Amino acid sequence: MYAVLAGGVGAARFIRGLTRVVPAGEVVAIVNVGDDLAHVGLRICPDLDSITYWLAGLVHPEQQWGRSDESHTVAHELRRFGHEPWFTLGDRDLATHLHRTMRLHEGLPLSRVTEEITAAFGVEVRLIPVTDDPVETRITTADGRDLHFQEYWVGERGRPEVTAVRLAGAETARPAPGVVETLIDADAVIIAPSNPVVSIDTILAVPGLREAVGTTPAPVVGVSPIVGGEVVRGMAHKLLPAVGAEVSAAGVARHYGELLDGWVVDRQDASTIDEITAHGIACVATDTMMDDVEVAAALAQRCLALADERRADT
Ligand code: FO1
Repeated sequence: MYAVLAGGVGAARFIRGLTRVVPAGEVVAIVNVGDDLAHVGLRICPDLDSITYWLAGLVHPEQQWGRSDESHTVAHELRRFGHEPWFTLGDRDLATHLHRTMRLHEGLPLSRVTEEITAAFGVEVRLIPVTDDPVETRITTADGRDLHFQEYWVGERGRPEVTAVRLAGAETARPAPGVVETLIDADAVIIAPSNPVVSIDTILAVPGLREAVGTTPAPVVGVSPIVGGEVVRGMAHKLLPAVGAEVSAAGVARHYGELLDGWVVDRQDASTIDEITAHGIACVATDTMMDDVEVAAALAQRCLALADERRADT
């Protein structure tokens, strides 16, 4: 079984490649829920939904979140009542949020509702939210505001300078059922090329997670989300400095530190291999720009091979 620490789009692309290399039923993604928000009375889980829609082949191809063949009739009608949704929910996407919200109201934990949703979309990869407890990623801006991640990223287009990021509610959150067991029992743990600050750190911030990743007998291999000093997608380059990390493949490896047994960088960053190896982290370079599923499958294969090499070393 292969455990993947996963955020949204980068993780979805990677997991799609991984299921070309190993059976989907052997893949378990532990997914960030810090992006989640209550909006128009519904519970929205962007990272869980992005991965579900990607793996079901239903994701909006340009946006890479939300549904393809989407319409926005409900969003437009909501304006009639004065709801100016800054966070756009498509009609098909709304069905997912309506089902999730109904089931949560009936008392089902998010991890159980997620099983229902992935089953309904025919997704065989098991997605587990890192916690069933209420947490949310909060952004502190240089002008002193405290914003929900989505208010920062979507509401303000990621423009404000960020001075701090935290997972509010983490102190009382518990790993969802199966999360710790998955990490301990895995043959390999892969840190997907997701945003290190608002996807991976917000998974590790749940008590017990960092310890599980740090103590698992499984090799832990990460994929750099920074290529050639640039972020592939999103805003990690604006958030890494706020947590004292350099915006580079080596900087993110150092940020994850002793959790890593292996680190996969893009060919553009092959020159940094020695620096990362000097930190005791096995490092290899390969194509990490997952423009198509073949590249993603080859990347996943390389991660598993590096995990095998590291397992042999122990
Ligand atoms: N991103 C946007 O830039 N604008 C939106 O209106 C928006 C709506 C939205 C609705 C559902 C959903 O699952 C994701 C949505 N996203 C939107 C993307 C979202 O902000 C990202 O998927 C992650 O939260 C950050 O990577």
